Amino acid sequence: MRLRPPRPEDFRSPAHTPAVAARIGLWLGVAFTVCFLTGLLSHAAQHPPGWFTWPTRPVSLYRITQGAHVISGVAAIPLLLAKLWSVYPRLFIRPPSRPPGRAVAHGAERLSILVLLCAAFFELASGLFNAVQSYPWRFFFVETHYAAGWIAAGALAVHIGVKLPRIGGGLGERPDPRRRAFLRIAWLSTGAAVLATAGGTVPWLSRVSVLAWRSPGGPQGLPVNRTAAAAGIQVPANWRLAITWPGGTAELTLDELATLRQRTATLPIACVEGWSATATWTGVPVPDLLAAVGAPTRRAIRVSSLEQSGLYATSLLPPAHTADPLTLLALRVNGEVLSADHGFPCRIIAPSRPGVLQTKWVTRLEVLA
Ligand SMILES: Nc1nc2c(c(=O)[nH]1)N[C@H]1C(S)=C(S)[C@@H](COP(=O)(O)O)O[C@H]1N2
Ligand SMILES: [Mo]
Repeated sequence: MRLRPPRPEDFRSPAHTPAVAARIGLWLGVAFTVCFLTGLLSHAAQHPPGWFTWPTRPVSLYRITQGAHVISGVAAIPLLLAKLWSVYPRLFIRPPSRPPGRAVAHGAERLSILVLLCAAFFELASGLFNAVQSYPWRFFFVETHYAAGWIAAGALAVHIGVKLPRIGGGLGERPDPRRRAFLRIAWLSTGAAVLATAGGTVPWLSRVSVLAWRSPGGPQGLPVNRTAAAAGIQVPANWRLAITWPGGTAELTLDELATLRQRTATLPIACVEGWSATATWTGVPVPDLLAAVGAPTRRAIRVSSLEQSGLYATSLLPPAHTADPLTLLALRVNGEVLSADHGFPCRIIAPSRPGVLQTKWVTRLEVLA
């Protein structure tokens, strides 16, 4: 027997057919598209360009888009592995030697797949690590994950464009019981991956989601991402809330804040990592607070915390959120005074706002010009 490199025809399993590749590819394409679009939204909500206003309603909007982002990313992992399994024998296709034009086209098509694979693996792996709050790298997650998302989307568009005839052919093939077993395993693993994690944001799944990175519990019924100790928070005995605006300043003690008219609202806290939870918050609506001290309303506000450093020590409250009566400077959660880990003495809770911007341990509100 003469040894030779394998050829695609040597792989006879029904898993390696265009029909399987096209069916899994279709769902992978759906997962990637949802993930990409919700990723764009999440980025715009956190770093809004000048022309963009992230709406404050419905109050769960960010919870839903970010939940969909993380769930579609989780679903894409088993789908991508199944897709690779279905097509890997094609790695052994030898490039055509003639005419040279076809060899170049073949090479370019392979290169686009390589780019797509690298970007897709990078996105899924870095997203997963971020969700479990592990950062075994030196780059800044947000920017790199965002840039690689565009690369993956571009390479995917090229890939789909090139493969359109094959996709059509694969989807058109008649059902074959032999390939059904493989597809069934792919769908089941995808479903299992989603069920095991989605409970972090879908309350009625919380009991089956054994791998969810944040369980619904925690002090005062809410998970904590960064504790007061981790953030190095010590609330000074003479703590005051400072409010500044062009042409004026005011200071309020916690007692003074507590004597202002309070509002209670049920609002979710929705982390970019995909977990979210609803709580009942009580505090002073930010528009009322500004009016009470005579500061201009309906302008952007820079919120600063007692945290000395850290990426989320400050945040920007855009005008739409400043003007919303559901945007609270919260003093209480679920009927109790905020615990240290949830932001005592006060924190921002605004409707449809990324969790990273719900600044805890607030000490200063700066109304911007
Ligand atoms: N000052 C400050 N506020 C912060 C953070 C932080 O690191 N520092 N973390 C944010 C993140 S990432 C989230 S998801 C929410 C979590 O709020 P919780 O711990 O009360 O659930 O707080 C936000 N507020
Ligand atoms: Mo977060």
